[in-house]
Amino acid sequence: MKKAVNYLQPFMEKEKQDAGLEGQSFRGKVLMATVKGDVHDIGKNIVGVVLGCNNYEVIDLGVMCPCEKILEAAVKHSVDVIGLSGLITPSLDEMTYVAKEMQRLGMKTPLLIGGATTSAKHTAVRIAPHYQEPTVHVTDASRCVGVVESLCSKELKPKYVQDNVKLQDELRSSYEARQVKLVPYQEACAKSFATDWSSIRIDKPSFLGTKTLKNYSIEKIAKYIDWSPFFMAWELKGKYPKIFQDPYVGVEAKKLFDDASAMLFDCIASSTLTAQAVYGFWPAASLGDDVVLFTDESRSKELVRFHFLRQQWERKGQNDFRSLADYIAPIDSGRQDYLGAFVVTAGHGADEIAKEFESKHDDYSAIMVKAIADRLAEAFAELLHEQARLDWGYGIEEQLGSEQLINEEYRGIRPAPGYPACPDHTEKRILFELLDAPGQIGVSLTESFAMWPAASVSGFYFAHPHSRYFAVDRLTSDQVESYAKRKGMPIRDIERWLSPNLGYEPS
Ligand code: B12
Repeated sequence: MKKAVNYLQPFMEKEKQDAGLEGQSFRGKVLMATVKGDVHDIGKNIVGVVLGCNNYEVIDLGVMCPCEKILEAAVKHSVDVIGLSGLITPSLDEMTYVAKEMQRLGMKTPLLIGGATTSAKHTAVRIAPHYQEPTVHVTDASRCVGVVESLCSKELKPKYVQDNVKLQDELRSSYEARQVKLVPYQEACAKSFATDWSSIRIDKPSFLGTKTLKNYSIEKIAKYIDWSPFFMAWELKGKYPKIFQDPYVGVEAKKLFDDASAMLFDCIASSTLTAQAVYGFWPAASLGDDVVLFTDESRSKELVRFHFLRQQWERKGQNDFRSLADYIAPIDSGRQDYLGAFVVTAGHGADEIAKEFESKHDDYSAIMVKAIADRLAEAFAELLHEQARLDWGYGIEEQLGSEQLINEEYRGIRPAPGYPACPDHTEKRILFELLDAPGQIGVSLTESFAMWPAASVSGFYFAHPHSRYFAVDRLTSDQVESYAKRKGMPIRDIERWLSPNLGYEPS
């Protein structure tokens, strides 16, 4: 724990530690949990360390915590504050459910909301209205001590709560007043991204079906690591390697990097972290906003179908409303196109190593190993995309250095279900069946479509020469209705999974 403090020092009340308050009576009790269906805990664990070092007692329930378990523990331990964490959008819905349950049970404990997928606006609009006690969004670890201190103090609390209510009122008003013009779904379809299918270059992959890579060399993957987000995770802002020259965080960043490098070296030497991948290519054609995959080149039998969403938000200078389906040749174009898909993981082993560190009260190393596994997962996705471009043929012409790879200066994209171009996490079910990710590489999905182990990435490969990433953003009810029909799911379910994307209030 102590070691972690160095890196998080700017956010801590150093005086308290210097005064030797650590280990003495606690300033308050905080219960923390990653909500049901979600598997990520780096951010939550960092917050836990910061609070712990500031003499708050932290009861950490870990990941995938059902609401009942959280509320039972809160009552049992008479905690002062409950903190919920989540990385992916389905967790937002679960957080709203916890807030509603707290209200139903007449609880009085303040509720903190945190994690990469959360925002102050979402908390104000969708969570806080369901719980009459303080519900506060916390952006990052640097703020958590101030917030918890205010909520635990009789003197500070009334003003703090009043300010939070005022802020959330403002956020709700600005949300209601937002000026987003959405065109009707049919109009968006009519203005899709256009391709001259008679002349566009389409390459055929060198194999069809799947390939599995077991125990892939971590050493090779490590060369593809983008270190900048690693520093971000520890709240050190700056780009790698320039960050080492930064007058404020340079020295700490270098120490952190040296520790990470040493741990990575250990993991390689001891083979404790392992990396696996499964990927493949299929004959494919677009059919409206769906993409149909066929069993073979005869294209006579459908294998699976992916469903994509289309942009409807009218923006200045925008000529088209994109869907990922626009990047695949239509079924009646006379062209033979392909779609690729992948799941990679570098997470097998990470939890076991982290638990071992935790049992020795070395939270710093426990967080570090998970952060390294995440970097490896992302690096493996980059490496595999490069391999996929070679398999697809057009990648052979590429000559890119690591910086150009990080800047994605290559042909084709690898959007992931959950990312802005395809925000529906439920498509992972089809992806996982297609690739047999559980059977091939031991990666499974939770009820919220988070992947286990946590350090995993999944997605599609599109080779269209003009494909680029975009955000689908808000949707109208006509698109949601059509999408529900295409997926064969009740509208209500689709509205729940896509709730952050709805441009209307569901009935
Ligand atoms: C790194 C990263 C990853 C890593 C792992 C992340 C991890 N272990 O946490 C990898 C590469 C594995 C990954 C995978 C995926 N990711 Co990702 N990822 C990110 C990224 C770039 C940074 C997240 C991060 O680690 N931040 C650093 C940590 C320390 O910050 P943090 O978790 O937010 O925690 C801080 C605060 O939030 C707060 N906090 C957190 N919890 C709590 C709790 C309390 C009580 C309090 C007070 C505060 C608090 O304090 C923390 C410390 O400062 C974000 C984009 C972004 N910029 O946020 C996308 C993002 C989180 N990913 C996203 C998605 C979709 C995915 C995938 C589903 C994609 C896919 N199909 O493969 C998978 C899911 C993985 C899985 N297992 O299911 C989306 C999630 C939103 C959504 N649409 O669902 C994001 C937001 C990107 C986006 N713009 O769409 N991802």
